[in-house]
Amino acid sequence: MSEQDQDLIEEARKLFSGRVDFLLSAPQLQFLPEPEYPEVAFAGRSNVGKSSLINALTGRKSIARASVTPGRTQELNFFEIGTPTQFRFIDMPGYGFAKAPVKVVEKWKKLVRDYLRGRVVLKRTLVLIDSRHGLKPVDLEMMEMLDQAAVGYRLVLTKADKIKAEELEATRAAVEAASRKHPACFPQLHVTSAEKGMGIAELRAAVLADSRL
Ligand SMILES: Nc1nc2c(ncn2[C@@H]2O[C@H](COP(=O)(O)OP(=O)(O)OP(=O)(O)O)[C@@H](O)[C@H]2O)c(=O)[nH]1
Ligand SMILES: [Mg+2]
Repeated sequence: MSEQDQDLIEEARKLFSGRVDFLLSAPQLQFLPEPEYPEVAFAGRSNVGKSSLINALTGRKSIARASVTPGRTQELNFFEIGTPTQFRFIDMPGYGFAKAPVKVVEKWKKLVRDYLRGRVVLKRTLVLIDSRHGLKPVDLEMMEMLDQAAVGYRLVLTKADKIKAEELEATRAAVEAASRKHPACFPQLHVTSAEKGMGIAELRAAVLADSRL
């Protein structure tokens, strides 16, 4: 790793060990905060670990609500990082949650899509993929939507602690190969475990760099 990367990792570590505040929860687009700061959004299938990843990145146990019950996050939740505020994180409802009522799922899906497609301050979206499952049709659908809207995104493998090293390597290679076909996808794949801290320091540095785009 270059000295520059190390410096950014250290800068990001310091920033995230400082102020991180929950700002608001937006159930509909009309409740979004003013687009005053750069934003980085967390998307992915229900239960993939979006809220847990935000907790790990910010070093807070439960600033974002994580749960064993899929479909826990139902609104766009905004968090502010830094004093003065440097950027915002957005924890979003998961997609592909089969057990939620169709109407509810449609409502979340529309909220997430409208936000992602229309937000001028959105610098990067992180699309989370469960290491155990790899890319599912709903993930590809999300990636295509982001490609079409020209919203740059990073793919992040989650729960890397849950599978064996060989399986993890196989998923990593498959996801990386698939990602090359997506023009708005950042070429580097992040492998993380919110539980064990794997890949967290590097991802922190990456989102800090993204927030400055
Ligand atoms: N072992 C392990 N478990 C994890 C990890 N990340 C998340 N989990 C677990 O996975 C479950 C779902 O995590 P959440 O962070 O709530 O997932 P989410 O994507 O926010 O879910 P929704 O809000 O329902 O879309 C919880 O039980 C977490 O404890 C990880 O890195 N390792
Ligand atoms: Mg959540």
